[in-house]
Amino acid sequence: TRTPVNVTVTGAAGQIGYALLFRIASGQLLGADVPVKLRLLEIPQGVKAAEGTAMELDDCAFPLLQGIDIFDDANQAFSGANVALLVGARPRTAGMERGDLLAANGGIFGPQGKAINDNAADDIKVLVVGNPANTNALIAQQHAPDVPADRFTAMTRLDHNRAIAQLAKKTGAAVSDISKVTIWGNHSATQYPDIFHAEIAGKNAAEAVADEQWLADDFIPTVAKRGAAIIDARGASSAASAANAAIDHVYTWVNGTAEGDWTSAGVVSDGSYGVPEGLISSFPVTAKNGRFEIVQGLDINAFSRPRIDASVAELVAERDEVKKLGLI
Ligand code: NAX
Repeated sequence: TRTPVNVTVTGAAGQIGYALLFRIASGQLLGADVPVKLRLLEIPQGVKAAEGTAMELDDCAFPLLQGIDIFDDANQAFSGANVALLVGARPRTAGMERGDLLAANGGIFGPQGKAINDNAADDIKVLVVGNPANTNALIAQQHAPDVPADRFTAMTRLDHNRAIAQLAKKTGAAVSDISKVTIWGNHSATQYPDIFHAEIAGKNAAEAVADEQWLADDFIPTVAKRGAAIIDARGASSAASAANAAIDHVYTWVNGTAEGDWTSAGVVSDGSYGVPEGLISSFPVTAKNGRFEIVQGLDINAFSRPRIDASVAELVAERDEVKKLGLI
């Protein structure tokens, strides 16, 4: 029998947490043969609700779920963690400037990064979901000097999946026929969903669409502003689809990308495609043997270049701001 994998989830009592925990416990995060132990981190006010969710998890009698522990202390929650899903964050509220938002989240992700550094298992893999995800991931990574930097990632898989869905809708293709879509840059409205390298049943997607106007005026803004559209329609932000993307991200990281395909993830830049080294930016990535690798050598055309650069410039500005605030 396999030893269980310790999965720490922060913000466990939130709406993404509620959609996420049952899927982890059922085996969808790591595989149908991998037992898991859940370690839930909440702020003190969230602990009781997390306990309620834990009762429901018990009531599912999931064969793979070997334990649930609930904490309001990060050092304890990350102790022995093999996978950490950093979902809890300080949301932007009315009147909050970017600096306020970054400072509030620095107060969460700095200490959590240090707690990961000091307590997690050697094979720790971290996915940051809580916004601003890329910069929160950077802050956590910078507080974990003993953990290899490439273990810190930010989630753009929801954007990636949204792009696939929109492309499928436009072309009438099956989702399963679409490959090599890319999200570049920041998980924000500046992100750039790129279909110039994407394929539909092996044929170039941009050529199949042959409609740059649709790309610029419809596809890109629809994908980039989908979060706001969901809030508008549902009265609450994306939760099940975000949880689904977190499951996809980690499952792919651990189990690999399909031959001939890639996915998108916020990973530490090695300087590829003009993205400054050390930033956590979304790239096309393959996964193999438990590691993400940035897809190399793609031709970036004149349509894509300024869009990638604009989103990366936003990441640079966020990094400069958290530096100025002394958060990294
Ligand atoms: P909720 O407000 O429903 O839940 C957040 C939970 O985190 C709350 O229970 C809160 O008590 C807890 N929390 C706050 N600070 C904490 C801390 N220091 N330690 C542990 N727990 C803490 O938000 P939810 O809808 O679940 O969204 C969570 C985060 O995901 C938000 O930051 C949101 O912006 C972000 N998202 C990121 C997405 C992405 O693609 N990267 C998409 C979906 C989502 O918008």
